Amino acid sequence: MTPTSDVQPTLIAVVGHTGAGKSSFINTVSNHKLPVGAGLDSCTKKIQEVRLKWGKEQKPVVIVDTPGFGDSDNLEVTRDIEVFKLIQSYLVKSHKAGTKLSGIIYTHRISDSKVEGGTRRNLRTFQELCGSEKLHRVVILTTWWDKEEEAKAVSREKQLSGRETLFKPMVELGAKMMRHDKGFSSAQMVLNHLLQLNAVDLGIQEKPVRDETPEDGLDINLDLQDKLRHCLDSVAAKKGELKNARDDATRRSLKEDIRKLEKDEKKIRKKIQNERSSFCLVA
Ligand SMILES: Nc1nc2c(ncn2[C@@H]2O[C@H](COP(=O)(O)OP(=O)(O)OP(=O)(O)O)[C@@H](O)[C@H]2O)c(=O)[nH]1
Ligand SMILES: [Mg+2]
Repeated sequence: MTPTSDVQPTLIAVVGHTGAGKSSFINTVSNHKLPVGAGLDSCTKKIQEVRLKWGKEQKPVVIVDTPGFGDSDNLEVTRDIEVFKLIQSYLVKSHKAGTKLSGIIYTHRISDSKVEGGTRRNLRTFQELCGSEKLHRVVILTTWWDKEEEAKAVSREKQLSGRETLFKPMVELGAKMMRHDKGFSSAQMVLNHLLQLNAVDLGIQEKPVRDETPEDGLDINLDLQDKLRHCLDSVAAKKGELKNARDDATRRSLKEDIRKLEKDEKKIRKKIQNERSSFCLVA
């Protein structure tokens, strides 16, 4: 009998910041014509599957294009959460259908002279989702090598892979940094690298299924947003109680609780703001 792993397609997800070149990369390896962006606004709005047969063995592969992180509006944090939700829910569904995720390609534009707080936060989330022991299935693909002066690009790559706040922790745990110059051969190397590994579950697919978390539930470290939501819910609940409270002692205690919660809310909002605006310069 043919083992399932031989008939099931191998799944590779391409993720990263808007405009990093996810859809373009997929078009290059697959000869598809996914729409690509022209301006700063995000182009891909939903998960898209591209099916192809790869190599001499005609191995069935599904490459998954995803909406980009970050955006031109001011709601980056919220939007990134939505993107994570979308990706995770797709992967959980495909896991239930028996398709295992073989690898993740995290795209990053080598021409970017700064790495925003959002990117670092998203990397951390990905690392947690994949499971540290499986990071050899992650390729950090720097794109736009064709448009950057080589010496500058090489020096930036060194900084990206060598800094604790950037890709270093992932690289140390096995993630591979690769380059893409918009040409077929650099794209081919990435796919060959990931496809030589046998498909196994990455944590991102495994966790929600094993824990029986609802599909749309977040098993993601989105601490700050969760805390903020929790805080706002608690304030609303306490205010509701206050409206109905009659005796002075209860009212005083509720007011004190609200004051503390509102203080917490301010702190959390400030942290979110810092994450959003903090960035790390890469020369
Ligand atoms: N020169 C060059 N241009 C690139 C490269 N990758 C992408 N582009 C261009 O960058 C623009 C955005 O590319 P997309 O492939 O749409 O980027 P994306 O990551 O899919 O963006 P979203 O769908 O918005 O998340 C397009 O005009 C591409 O032609 C690259 O490696 N080199
Ligand atoms: Mg796209």
